[in-house]
Amino acid sequence: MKTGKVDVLLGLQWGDEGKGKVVDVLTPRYDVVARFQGGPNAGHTLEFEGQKYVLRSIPSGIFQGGKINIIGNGVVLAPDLFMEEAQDLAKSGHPLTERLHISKKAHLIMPTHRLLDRAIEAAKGKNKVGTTGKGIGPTYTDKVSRNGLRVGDILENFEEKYNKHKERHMRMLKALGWDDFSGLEETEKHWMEGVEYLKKFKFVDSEHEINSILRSGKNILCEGAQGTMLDVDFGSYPFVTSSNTICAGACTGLGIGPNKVGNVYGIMKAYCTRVGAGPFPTELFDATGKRIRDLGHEYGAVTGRERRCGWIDLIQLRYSIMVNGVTELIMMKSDVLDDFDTIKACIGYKLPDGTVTEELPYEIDNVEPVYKEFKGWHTDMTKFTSEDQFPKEFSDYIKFLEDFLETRIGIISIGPDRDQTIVRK
Ligand code: 2SA
Ligand code: MG
Repeated sequence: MKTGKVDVLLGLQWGDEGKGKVVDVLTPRYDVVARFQGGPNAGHTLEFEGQKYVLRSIPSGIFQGGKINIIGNGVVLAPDLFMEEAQDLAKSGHPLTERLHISKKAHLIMPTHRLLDRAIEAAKGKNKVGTTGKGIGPTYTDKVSRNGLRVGDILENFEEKYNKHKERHMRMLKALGWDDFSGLEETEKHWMEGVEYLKKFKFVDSEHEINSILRSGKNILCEGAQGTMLDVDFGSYPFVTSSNTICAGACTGLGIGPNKVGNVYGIMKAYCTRVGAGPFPTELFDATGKRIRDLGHEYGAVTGRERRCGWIDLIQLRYSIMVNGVTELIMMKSDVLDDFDTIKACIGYKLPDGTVTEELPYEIDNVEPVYKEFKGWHTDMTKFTSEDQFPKEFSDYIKFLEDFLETRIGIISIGPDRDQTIVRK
């Protein structure tokens, strides 16, 4: 029987690996692009033809005509933010009502979910997760505790359902001692406009749609958000997001059987960053960290927060490759390291008892990275068009990474533009 295939593209670090750009480069090869988890806590930045776009909930295939984009059941959707995002895209000449389908089973982020996010964070005091404040955790909590409000609910008795959930949230907020409801009424009004706006789109049973697309021999690209180390099961818990960001999340977040998954593209930066709180073994607190942040413009696309920066961590990456079953690596932002004397890569963790491990342990907040040093290549590679132009130092570095990670690096990004992408032979 003829069947199409599903490839999955996901981040291997703590998010912001540059997934937006890669999806955009890869989409010509696919008929459909789908999001399977997360929500407006994502911020996928794409740059082309001198324009910069930030996508939050909308799949990155939206810029290419003739593609269907699907927001799957595993996603949490905020109607107000979705409306703003969609209207901005329409204004810049990218209409999407025809091109975007939304799962009826996707859960809705209510204004009170965002208040709960803030209230729960405030109650954690110094143990704050440092969430994006978009209501992600409380929405997934409602989903799992069987209290959620879904896109499909919009079609029937919606106000009644909404009010029931809101009242429940208000009781929870009261119990948390939250008393700041300023602007809530206005937000709710805007949110309800968003709900009306959503109705312009096709609500689908995306599991049926996706599987019938596959049966017709077409190919699908699943676009992950956040990163593997933010996965609720395998990330640096509790400093994680509330969804499964790993490859298996594409199966549950879209209704795809695991045997349909083909390539798993793992995206990593040539260094490492993280926003929010939580452990980060290779974090740099010195001038080198600051230099990486400045050169890499490492500030959050959603919250504008400064990203913490450090060296690439091959122990962490090897773990991510394992739990995702990565078949091919994609390295982003190698240009940021173009002018360093020394480049470092973490190849082991020294544990508190003095032993060194190459396996990511249960806790990573008390490990000390063991580094291998590489000679910098001091070459501006941003205008290169082929890997044959790579300086020897860079080629040696790539070869080492591939050997250590036992995975091929198929694509290397040498700058923010679509064209600054080297697809290796
Ligand atoms: P939340 O709001 O509940 O998901 O926050 C929980 C933790 O997850 C972190 N988090 C992120 N970290 C980095 N990037 C994120 N989004 C990217 C962006 C988009 C991407 O902002 O550009 O690459 O997909 C993201 N979303 C959540 C957050 O900082 C908390 O530590
Ligand atoms: Mg990002």
